[in-house]
Amino acid sequence: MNIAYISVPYRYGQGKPGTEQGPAAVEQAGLFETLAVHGQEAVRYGEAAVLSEDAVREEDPQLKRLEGVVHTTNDLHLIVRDTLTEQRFPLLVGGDHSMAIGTIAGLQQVVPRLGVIWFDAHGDLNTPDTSPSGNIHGMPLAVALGEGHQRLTEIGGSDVKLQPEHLVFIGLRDVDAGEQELIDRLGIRVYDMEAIRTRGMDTIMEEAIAYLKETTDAFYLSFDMDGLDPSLVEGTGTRVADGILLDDAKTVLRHCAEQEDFIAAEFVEVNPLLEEGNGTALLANELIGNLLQYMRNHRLVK
Ligand code: 5AB
Ligand code: MN
Ligand code: MN
Ligand code: MN
Repeated sequence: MNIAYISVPYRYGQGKPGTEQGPAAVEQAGLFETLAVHGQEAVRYGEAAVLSEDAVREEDPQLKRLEGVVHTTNDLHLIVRDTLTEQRFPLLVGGDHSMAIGTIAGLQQVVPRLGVIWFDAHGDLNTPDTSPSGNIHGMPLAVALGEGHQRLTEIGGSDVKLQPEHLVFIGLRDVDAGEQELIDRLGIRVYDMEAIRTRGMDTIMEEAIAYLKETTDAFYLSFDMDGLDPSLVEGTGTRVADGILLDDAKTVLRHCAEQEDFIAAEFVEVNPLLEEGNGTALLANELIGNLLQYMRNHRLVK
């Protein structure tokens, strides 16, 4: 029973109410049954601490709700670090994508040369200087690379958590000018929709994983629901046209699951308040079920 489900019920990295209800919506969609079906303990193993709404102010318009993000990501990084140290596989459900500041910081303390597969329509590489919104869910990768506000970059220690050559993007298609500049300057590996269409997801994932293996010791998958095509995900805050379809998403999960050095996954940006019904949470639960099925022979799953 080595899968450790950790919930991150929070929304302070972005402005739309609802992502704080993401984990509860995925639980309601059947997450505990999914865990049980795959022989895993059907419990919430951990939950990141979240400040109350009254305690969080907007303050700096280029770093909205900073205090709320610092509080949760700091707590989360400790939970993730300890979970991995216990030889468990952190399976995180959010929550907005700023939570990855904590995920990466926690994983990196155990695996210094950490690889990241970022499944997302967006680059999440903004800094307070380049952000068009001031929302921190558009900044987690910049923070991991050591760019951005010190309160965020110092979570888990002042060292840089991620090297640019340890990161690959899958499904990228909505990039701000400052983010593109960073991608070009640092030479970050990008597989966009054009690459997925012309080369196929199987080939891309093989190449992406081989690339990460060259210089990392283990990797994790950060799965933003908005990487998927908007026709599949009504309940997420920043949908972008022409996204990844279900079969290709499952191919991503399968390739990750087949790797011994795949050590964690997070599913983020589920927002049940943006849709009628629970479709996006149901889909997240289904994808987690696929992942666990593909991982049935994984060394961390017993
Ligand atoms: B998500 C945008 N680039 O910085 C910004 O959903 C959108 O975690 C960020 O990928 C989307 O505000 C963040 C315009
Ligand atoms: Mn994202
Ligand atoms: Mn996104
Ligand atoms: Mn989003």
